[in-house]
Amino acid sequence: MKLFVLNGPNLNLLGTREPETYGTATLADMQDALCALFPEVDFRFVQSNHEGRLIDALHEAAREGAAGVAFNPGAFTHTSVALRDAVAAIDVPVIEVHLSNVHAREPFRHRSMIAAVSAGQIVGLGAKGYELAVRYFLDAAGA
Ligand code: CA2
Repeated sequence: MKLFVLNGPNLNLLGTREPETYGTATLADMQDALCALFPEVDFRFVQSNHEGRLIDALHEAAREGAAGVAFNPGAFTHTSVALRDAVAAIDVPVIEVHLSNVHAREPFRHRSMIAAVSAGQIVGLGAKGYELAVRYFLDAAGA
């Protein structure tokens, strides 16, 4: 089964700053952990600070017949109609993942452009959120 794990702007900095909010694991640590936990999954990992690259990755997920996308759009979550349109346009379920509990933070983080077009949303569980999204996709496929 092929799954995409997409991470948006600034998430390349994970593990280097703001550990009280985002933890101490780096993005590479999180990706390695997913590969170790789910050797049966063919992962495609994309991190980009550019909205257009994330849109392209969502299109790639559809073109390549991915079974799902675990997507942390970072701050674009709260602003991007273009990402929302891309999620809505593809025939692949997307789970929105946030490391922090966005609902317990500043009011501008409470609104998600992505949530209404996603299969679900996981917030506040740190890196475990990506793992739970993968488990959901595996269960949904009966794997
Ligand atoms: O909680 C999340 O996963 C967020 O998507 C993270 C975004 C934030 O804008 C969203 O509201 C919630 C920010 C990612 C910034 O990542 C950093 C990681 C380490 C150091 C600095 C920033």
